[in-house]
Amino acid sequence: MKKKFYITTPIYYPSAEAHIGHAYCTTVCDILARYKRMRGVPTYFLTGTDEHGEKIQKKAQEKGVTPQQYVDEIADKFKQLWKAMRISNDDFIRTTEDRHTKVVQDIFTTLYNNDDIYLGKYEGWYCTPCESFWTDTQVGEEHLCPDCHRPVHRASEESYFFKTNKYLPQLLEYMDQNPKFILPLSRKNEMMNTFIKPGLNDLCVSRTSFDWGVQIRENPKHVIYVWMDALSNYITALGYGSDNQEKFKKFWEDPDCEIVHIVGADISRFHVIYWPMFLMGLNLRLPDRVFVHGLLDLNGEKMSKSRGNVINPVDLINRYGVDTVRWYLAREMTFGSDGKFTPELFVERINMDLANNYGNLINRTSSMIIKYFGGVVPELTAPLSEFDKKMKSLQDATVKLYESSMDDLKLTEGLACVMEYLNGANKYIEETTPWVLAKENRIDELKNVMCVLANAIVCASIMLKPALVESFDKVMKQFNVPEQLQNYENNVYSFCPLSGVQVTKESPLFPRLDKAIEVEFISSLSNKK
Ligand code: ME8
Repeated sequence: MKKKFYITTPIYYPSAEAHIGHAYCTTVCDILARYKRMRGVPTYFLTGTDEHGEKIQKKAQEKGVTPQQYVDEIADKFKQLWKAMRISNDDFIRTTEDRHTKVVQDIFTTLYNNDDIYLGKYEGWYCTPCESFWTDTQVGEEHLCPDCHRPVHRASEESYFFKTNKYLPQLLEYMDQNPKFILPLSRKNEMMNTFIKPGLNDLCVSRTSFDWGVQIRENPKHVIYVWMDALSNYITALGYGSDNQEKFKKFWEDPDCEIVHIVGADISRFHVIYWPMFLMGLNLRLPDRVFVHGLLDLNGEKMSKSRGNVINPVDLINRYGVDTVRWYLAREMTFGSDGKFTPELFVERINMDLANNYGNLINRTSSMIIKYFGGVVPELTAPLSEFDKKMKSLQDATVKLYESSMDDLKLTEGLACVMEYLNGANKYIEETTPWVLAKENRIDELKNVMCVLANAIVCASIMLKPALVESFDKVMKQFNVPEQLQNYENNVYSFCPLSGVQVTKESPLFPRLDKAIEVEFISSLSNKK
């Protein structure tokens, strides 16, 4: 395991407000960042907004505001959402900030002087009213603009191009030498077969048909076309090319920092093909991993604002609390595969994991400790029974699997194994039947059971802390866990360190959701335009 960790989300377009798909990716990154910090790894977590381009310029025009005003408002909403979702990003980069634009201009100059970029002509189908170029596939056989449906014509525009084939051999070599560069592995084949094998075109990196972008110093009628501008955020945010390069040295240049970009399948090719090539041109090291996550559908339909089927995560948080939403996003969809959001799946997942498993274990255990021992967690007193031993080995196995999964970015597996551990603890209650032990006055055995259960709850809560940020504090308070035992390393490797603490009765942490009522409520959110 490397000693430091740098993790990034894509920088999102502030062309519309954030939806649950954006929240998905950001939550996943947040959980991984919080996990690393919990393990004592110096971590830097970056997110932000990608604010240039024709689309944003047009949206601003439609609204009668300047592009800057337009993006200011939406970038603020993104920031508010991340705050509401308890996202622990260390920085929020906006591509309209000076710290970014100036360096992007320098990056362009360096690559140009390095003979990686040349001036050529961009050819395509042009729609005059929309001032947009389209590809063959976009205009179809009828040659109509996909936006306004008017006829398009062939046209060309002077543009700068990046020489992709110059760096292709080096990229292929890097991919071969670093088999975990693109994760999951299936995504690598997809990249090779769809984009690399058919032959790469040079990449157009400038436009003259609109001006909402970073101007090219050497030729100001051009703005840098959005991907070169956008991808550079991962290094400009760290201070690359600025007067203060401390963070850049620490989290990029140091080979002992693991650099991980998490991106959706829609933009993976920019991250695994062009971004490494730009970095090669700049003579900088490449990221360790690009993890490609799947896309989330809403009720089987692609989410889009125009279809009116997007769900605003804030509406869910207001009703169910932030941990519930974070949990659903991280747990329901296998990280790396496509998934869907449906109201039914949301309610089922929350009831299954949080209400019936985790929450129920807390309620049963705290009630029993209060009933049998006045709320004080007893010591292990009797020799360990078979069941106690089974719980001990389950804890050891869970901690191991949790760590290896999380370190390997297998987030869903990491969280699922903690749920299995909690299932095991609920089963342990059925196996040891504490009510019979109490009735038969087998107090020493009963003490063991209460101690093992309290231990399992606290140990699991610590492993779940990166995902369930608010509940963690509540559970620690309810079980009065001393500060030093809330620490990962101090707790999860020991068995039953908790005796003597005073447990209180609290209202259920995760009340069971009524399926019919909640499905109706959530469905009404996605119908809201
Ligand atoms: O592409 N399910 O920005 P973007 C899951 N600015 N994740 C989703 C999703 C869905 N339905 N919809 C969006 C851009 N995402 C560029 C990125 S990076 C240098 C520039 C997530 O606002 C997913 O991570 O369209 C996807 O890759 C990203 O949002 C795209 O956000």
